[in-house]
Amino acid sequence: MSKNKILREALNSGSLFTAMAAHNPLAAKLAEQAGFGGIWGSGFELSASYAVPDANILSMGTHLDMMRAIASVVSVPLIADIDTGFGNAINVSYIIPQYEAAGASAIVMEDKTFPKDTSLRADGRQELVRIEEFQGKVEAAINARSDTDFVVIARVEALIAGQGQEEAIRRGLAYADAGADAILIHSKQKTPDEILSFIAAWPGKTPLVLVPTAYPQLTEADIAALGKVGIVIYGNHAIRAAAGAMRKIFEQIRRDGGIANADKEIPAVAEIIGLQGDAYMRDLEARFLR
Ligand code: SPV
Ligand code: MG
Repeated sequence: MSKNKILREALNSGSLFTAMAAHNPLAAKLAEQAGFGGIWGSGFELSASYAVPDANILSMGTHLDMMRAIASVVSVPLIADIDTGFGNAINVSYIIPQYEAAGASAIVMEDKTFPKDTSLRADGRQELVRIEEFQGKVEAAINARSDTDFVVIARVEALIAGQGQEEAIRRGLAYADAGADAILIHSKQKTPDEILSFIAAWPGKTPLVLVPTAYPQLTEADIAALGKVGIVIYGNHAIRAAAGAMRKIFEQIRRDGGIANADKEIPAVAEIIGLQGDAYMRDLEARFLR
């Protein structure tokens, strides 16, 4: 089954699909090995890996290249975070085929103005585009895909922008009307109350997508029990884990004045060589190097 079909069928099945963030192919491979259903091609993570803000500082090409690299090493679906679509509905029309060709199985596009500011930052600039304008962008995305199993997810930022539940529901329904396959509803409240209230009030048939970074108390079992959520995305745990692990080991090596103790704490070089796909290269060597 194609990766697109795997994601499409998961969305149709009513069970909860899990996606872990990745900022490079190695992180994506580790997420696949850990058993996540798919990979989240996070703009936040990629920006952080370049040590720049998640605010359209990186170009679309940089993100697209990373999506292609990730998709080429995993066999699970990749959900690409295209921020606001890098422009208007015309830009969206041109970039969707590129993301599809790069091997993504879905895109998430948010209803903020370009350039965006990251959602979870305190006091971020959170300006939304008009509902009609974003409906046009959703329709453009659907029109531009060549595989109908390629999933188009519309992301509502009304709660992030402090515009309240009524506006969030209005926008979600409008984007579902425009044909979105799923609605990502984002919240930065430190408890699940805001998101639970939205889900209870959601009158649509279109499945919801959650990114519970700010309200980690909500488990997958809790989310599945709600019945209306098709996908849970873990938005930034790869880059945070990597940053924490690197900082710890770097500090230890400075403290010890050498690497002997640090070596016991980190994967062996052979393990990394394995993750690089060494077995495949050895096979090629045996068959073709004469
Ligand atoms: C990302 O991971 O880039 C996201 C999720 O869009 S968040 O950072 O929470 O906005
Ligand atoms: Mg993002």
